[in-house]
Formats: sequence, C-alpha cells, structure tokens
Amino acid sequence: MKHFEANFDGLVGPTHNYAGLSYGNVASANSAALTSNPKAAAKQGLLKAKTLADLGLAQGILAPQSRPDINTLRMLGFGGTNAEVLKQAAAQAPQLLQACCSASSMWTANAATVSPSADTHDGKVHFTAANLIEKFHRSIEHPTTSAILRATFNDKRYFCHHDALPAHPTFGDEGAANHTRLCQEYGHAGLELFVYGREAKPSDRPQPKKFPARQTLEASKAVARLHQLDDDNTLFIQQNPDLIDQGVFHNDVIAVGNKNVLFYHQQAFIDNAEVIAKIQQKFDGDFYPIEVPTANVSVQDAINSYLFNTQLVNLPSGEMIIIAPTNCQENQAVSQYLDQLVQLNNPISKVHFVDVKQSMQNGGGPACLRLRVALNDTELAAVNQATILNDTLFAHLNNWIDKHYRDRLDIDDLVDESLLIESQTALDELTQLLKLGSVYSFQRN
Ligand code: SUG
Repeated sequence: MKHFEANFDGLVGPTHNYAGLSYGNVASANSAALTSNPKAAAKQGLLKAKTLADLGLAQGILAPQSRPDINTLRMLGFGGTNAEVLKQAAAQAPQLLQACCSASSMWTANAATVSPSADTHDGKVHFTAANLIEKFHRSIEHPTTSAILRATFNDKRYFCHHDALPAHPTFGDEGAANHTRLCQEYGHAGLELFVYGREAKPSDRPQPKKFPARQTLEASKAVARLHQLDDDNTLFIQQNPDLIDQGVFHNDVIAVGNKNVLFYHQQAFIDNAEVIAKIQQKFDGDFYPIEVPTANVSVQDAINSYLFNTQLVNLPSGEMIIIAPTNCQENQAVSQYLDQLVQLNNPISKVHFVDVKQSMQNGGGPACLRLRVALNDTELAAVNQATILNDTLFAHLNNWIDKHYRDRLDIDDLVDESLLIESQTALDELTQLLKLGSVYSFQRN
C-alpha cells in the first residue's frame, strides 16, 4: 500500500475582492479597495494546483463558498428581495456587505485541521472544520466548509468529520495553518505540531500587544482530542507573539514542515532551541530542522515574500522540492537565500516558482491555498473522484472560469445583484462538475 500527501486546493470564488478585512494581515490592509481580477485569481490558483498534479502529486479541488452570503445579511436585519438586501447593506453597513462577499474560503489551509489515519486511534482520517471566529468574514465559512468536506471525503469507512469548535474566543481555531505534521514516512505515525498564538485562560505567557492571536491553545487541544491523538504524537508550541505583532497572523507565514524537515525562521517561536529539542525528543527517527537566520532573511522579508508559505513536497521520485510564490524571486534577500538553500547539503533539492499574486495581495500564498491530507491508496480511491484534478477537470474548470468570472471587480460592484446571480449560476454548475450535491443553501431554499 502506498502512502502520500495529497493537496486539496480551494478554487477562488467569483467575488474575489480586496476589502481590507483582516486586521493583523499586512497584505490585506495594503490592498484594501484595490481592483481585483477574479478570473486571473482563479486561473492562477488552478494552474498552481495543476503544476503539482503534473509533478505527479495527488491533487484535489475544494469548491468555494457562495457569496454574497444573503442569508447572513438577512440574519443581520437586512430584508426584502435579494436586490434590496444588498442595497440596504451597501447603504447602511458597507463593511458587513464586504464581509459577506469575501472569497476568503480559497485559503483552504484554514478550512480544517486534518489528522491522517496513521495517527488516529480509530484508524480514520479526521477533519475538524475551523471556526475562524477571529474574523467575521471568515467565521461564516464553516457550515458550508463542513458540507463541502463531507461531499469531498464522503466515505464513512475512512473519513470522520467533526463540526467546528464552539464559537467562543476560548476556542479560536484557524485550522491547518497552525498545524504541521512531521513523520519519517507518510504511512508511519507522525508527530503533530499544534502552534497556537495565545492561551485563553489567564496565564503569564507573553501575548501579542497589537494584532490578535487567532489560535488558542484550548482550541488546539480540543482538536487533538477529537482526532484521537496520543500525547506521544502531539506537541503544543507557542508562536512568537512579537511576530504576530509584525504581521505573522498564522504559523504558516513563518514555518512549514514536511516529512522529517521543519523549515522555519530564527524568530518563529518564543524559544526555538527549546522547541527543536522537544521535537527531537518526541520524533521517531532523524529530524532535519532548517532554521533561516534573521541575518539572511529579515522577518519583514519573510512576510513580504512568503518564503515560509511555501509547499514542501515529495515528488514520486522521493526528491523534496519547495513550491514558492514568484514574490520570493523578486525579493533579493530571499532569492539569494533560496539559491544557497538548494546548494547546501539538505533534503531540499529544487525551488519551483508559481504566480499566485492575486491571492498574495490578500495575504494568501501557495500554502494557504491548499489543505494537505495524508492518505493511502485505499483512502484516495474513497475520495469523491470528481474532485481529483486531472487534464479533463483542468480543462473543464478553465472553461467554467472563462464562462462565469469577471476580470475586474471593485468593492462598489459588490452591491450589484447580477454578481450574486452570476455567482450562484456558476456554483450550481460547479456542484454538478464536482458531483457535490446541494452543498449551498441557495440550492436547497
Ligand atoms: O484570513 N485574508 C486571509 C488570508 C489567509 C491566509 N491563510 C493562511 N495563512 N493559511 C486571512 O487573513 C483578506 C480578505 C480581504 O481583506 O479582502 C483575508 O481574509
């Protein structure tokens, strides 16, 4: 039986826009009110996913959310026809309309936390949808995320789905963006690292002073319990709060792991040496930490280029390569560092650059756009096969994007009812393409 890691990328939805919704995410703030290009964004993301499929990796697609979210706007007191709901919201509370139009579900690293069957007591792959409560526009994702995950991993013999944790600040959960799994081989029991920003209960641990810490220790521990993980294969690590204050809003902006390699910045954790020693103690096999010194790459350069929001992947040949955003090529310090990295004696042999600039402008790099799911052959065969990316699905999705997506969108366009109609028409067709059933509430009402 073969074991490997599959990536499930979020398709960028038709309402992709720049609304400056994520306080603490520097790119989102800097892009506020820029004109977006949903068509280019969707194509960039899809091409990135196809690049990985063409490299021989298992690659799936997760459907986007339906936006504008008219139901949420109605819950907030806007009424009448859909057109009236949009108009009232635009006039009275444009920030709520913008939140209900965000295409933020594209960043599927925040869709859920996933533990593979090799780590769990019942031998199933466990998924816990992330509640994303720190940001209103993201907190409304999880019911549909759960429906999409259940329709994608739709075999109870192999997959166990948990609803999002209770929506209270004690349990702020951002999913796999704060979770890394190290292992010797994908099929071996791994060591799951849960990186949190703060403890919800009063504690004397340092906390960020400026920007919010989105993930709590309490949430990480709840997910580990739900996933039936052992103490032996979990580690809870606090992120450096000073870095959160500089814009490292998720751990995957400053560290990434794959198999026995952890690639991280010198300032990623409060005490890197202690973290590495703890991992070394618990990790079964040779552990390979690669620490990037501040002298080579500053925290600012890491945030601007997303050096750590890269995908470290193993090709079928066994070779480990790094999938990096083209922004890394454009940053002199980072580009120099990457040139050196692949020359040095370490497991990473090559860098492959992908252009995901539309997503990057909202703070989402290659790693944000994917949910990693370690699987074996039998489990992959049990996944909804219509969601697996191959040449045919790639061609269909490109045509579907061409047919339905706009190539420019301003935040003032969000009030336009025709955007809602275009979006629902597109997603209705997509559910047929991906054989998802009626995952959207507009299909059931
Ligand atoms: O949650 N940006 C997302 C980016 C998420 C990146 N994901 C990972 N690091 N895994 C966020 O901050 C911006 C939306 C806007 O401003 O229009 C946004 O939601």
